[in-house]
This record gives sequence, structure tokens and C-alpha cells, in this order.
Amino acid sequence: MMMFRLKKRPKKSSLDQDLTRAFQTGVPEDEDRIETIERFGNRSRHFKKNKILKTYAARSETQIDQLPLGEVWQVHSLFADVWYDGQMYRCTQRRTLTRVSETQLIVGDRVRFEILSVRSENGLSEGVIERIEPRSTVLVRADSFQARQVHPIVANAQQMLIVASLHLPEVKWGLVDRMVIAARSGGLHPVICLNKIDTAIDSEDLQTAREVLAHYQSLGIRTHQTCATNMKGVEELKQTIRGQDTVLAGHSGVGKSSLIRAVEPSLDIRIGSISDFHHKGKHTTTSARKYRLSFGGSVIDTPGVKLFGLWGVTAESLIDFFPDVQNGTAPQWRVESYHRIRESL
Ligand SMILES: Nc1nc2c(ncn2[C@@H]2O[C@H](COP(=O)(O)OP(=O)(O)OP(=O)(O)O)[C@@H](O)[C@H]2O)c(=O)[nH]1
Ligand SMILES: [Mg+2]
Repeated sequence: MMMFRLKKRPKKSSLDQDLTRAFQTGVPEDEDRIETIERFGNRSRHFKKNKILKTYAARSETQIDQLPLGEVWQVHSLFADVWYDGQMYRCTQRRTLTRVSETQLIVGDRVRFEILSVRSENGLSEGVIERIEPRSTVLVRADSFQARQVHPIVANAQQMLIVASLHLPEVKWGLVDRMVIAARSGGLHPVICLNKIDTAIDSEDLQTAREVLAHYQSLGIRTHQTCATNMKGVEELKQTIRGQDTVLAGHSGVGKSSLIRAVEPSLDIRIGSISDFHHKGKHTTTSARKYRLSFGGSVIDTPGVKLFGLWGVTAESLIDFFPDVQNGTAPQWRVESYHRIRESL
């Protein structure tokens, strides 16, 4: 289909038109593309791929290291928003790149990209991504508990803020355990925030939850107790996310947006994620999005992602995430949680 489109395109077009087409097709208009199509014709896929790899290697040796190093803040189907030096760039990916990279571009990826001297229709400067740098952490999405296929969604975040509410909806520690494993298996530090502590039925109710949190702390996990509506514990939470790239996790209604608004009143994640979508490219390939915090760091929201995947965790290796079960110090709920997760692997 691509070849057909290329043969039919007019011989000459202005730079502006070329870029428009690039955004429509998701392919930057340049010699790579033409070379790929014209030279290969109907030759074997294998040969074609090798040739692309060669072209890519030649580029990477000569120029790519010198290019600006930006960070992907949102991935749309046809382009990505890349943050660099205090400015956002609307970038396409070089066609060869999409074939060479093992995985697709995701939020948080650090990329070498070329800045073009044109602006997109919404006023952002444009660019072309040449290379995705190695990832330090990767958070993956799972479509179900038994998901075999991994879908990476966030790269290079340092921590995951797992938000649960004491009641409304009631906390399920087994699900918190699962999110802790998802974070750790992707290389992120889990942080547990128990919100809506104002909904405690009585002091015993709250005490029971505090004992659970104390157990997580004994496992080296930082915990918070908050009430987003009366700001209790919010300042402490702010200190934890300051200067970090934090992925938000937790079920609907637990108060993630409320907490973020409490620490950063000017940021409305729900509204923010909608307001930027009135132009083309509204079909996002992942719904993850990064937001800058005025006091340093960022939060990454992943609306619609119900479950994070347990990357590389097997029934055998699961015990590594349950040292308390292994050494016999785990309370009953942790032992049950371990067995439930094990059965799902
Ligand atoms: N009582 C009480 N209510 C809260 C607290 N935090 C949030 N809420 C309420 O809980 C509801 C859900 O809060 P949100 O912040 O929208 O929850 P969310 O986790 O962002 O939900 P999704 O965006 O659907 O994933 C809202 O009505 C909030 O006002 C709290 O600490 N105490
Ligand atoms: Mg929300």
C-alpha cells in the first residue's frame, strides 16, 4: 500500500506539503524512504531488512550521537511529543527506526532526534526521531492476569506510586501486592499510598491498615497515608515524588487525580489529557502521558491501563518478590496473596 502511495505522489512538493504528508502517513519524507521503495522493488523481505539495517548503522555511526537527546512525553499513532531543553517537539520516527528497534516507542523513552526548521499546525516545532536510547526501567501492560504477551508502556520511570483507598473502594492488598511486583519486575521502586483514611470506620479499622503498611515498610517499601480532601499526608507525599519520574497506579476512584491535584493544584490530569487531543493523532497507541511537576519531577498517568504486567516473573521466581513468605515472617494475607498470584502465572 505504501509503495502504491509513493508512486502516485507528485514529483515535487514544497517542504511544507512533504511534512504534512509525513504526518499523515507517519513517515518522514526523505531519502531513506524513497531509497527503500525504489531499490528493493519486489525483492525478498530478508534482503530488504538487511539493507535497512545497513542504512541505519551508517547513520548511527556518523551523526546520531551528536543529535539532541529528548524525552518522549506522549506517543500518538502518527507522531510523538518529545521534550527537549524546555520545549516540546512534535516528532515522527524515521522509517528505518521503526524496523530496527526491538520495541516501539513509549512514553519516557530517551531519543536522539533531529530538529526540523518548521512548525506543526499546532505551533510545535517538528523533529525526526533517529534512535531510542537503552531503557533503564520498563513498565509493561498486561491485558489479563494470564497475559503472555508484554506491551511496554512506560520507560525510564524511577518509581510507581500505588494508590489504594481504605474504603470506597475498599483496599485489596492482594492487588497492591501485584502492583508492587509489577513495579519491581520492571525495575521501578514501588511506593504505596493509602488514601481516603478519613473513611475509617473506627480506630481499629485504621490500625489494621497501618499494620499492613508497617509490613510493607519492613520489606523496604515506602508508604504514605493520605486524605486528598483534607490534605492530610499530602506534604509528605509531595516530598516523595519531588524530583522523581513517578508512574501512577491504582484502581478507578481511589483518588489518584485528587492526590495529584492536591500536590500540584494547577495540574488537572483528567482535563489535561483531553484538551490536547482536538487535532489529528487523537488515536493514541498507548494512553500513557507524562506531566511535569512545577516543584521538580513528573508524573506519568496511564488511564485505561487496568493491570501492569509481571515482566519476566515466573511461578518459580515469584518467591523472590516474597522474601517474607520465604523466611516465614509473612502474615497470613501475604501468604494467600503469594499463592493466588502464583496460580495466575
Ligand atoms: N473521602 C475522601 N474522598 C476522596 C479522597 N480522595 C479522593 N476522593 C474522592 O474520590 C473520588 C474519586 O477520586 P479521583 O481522584 O477522581 O480518583 P482516580 O483514582 O483519579 O479515579 P480514575 O481517574 O477513575 O482512575 C472523587 O469523588 C474524590 O473527591 C479522600 O481522601 N477522601
Ligand atoms: Mg483520575
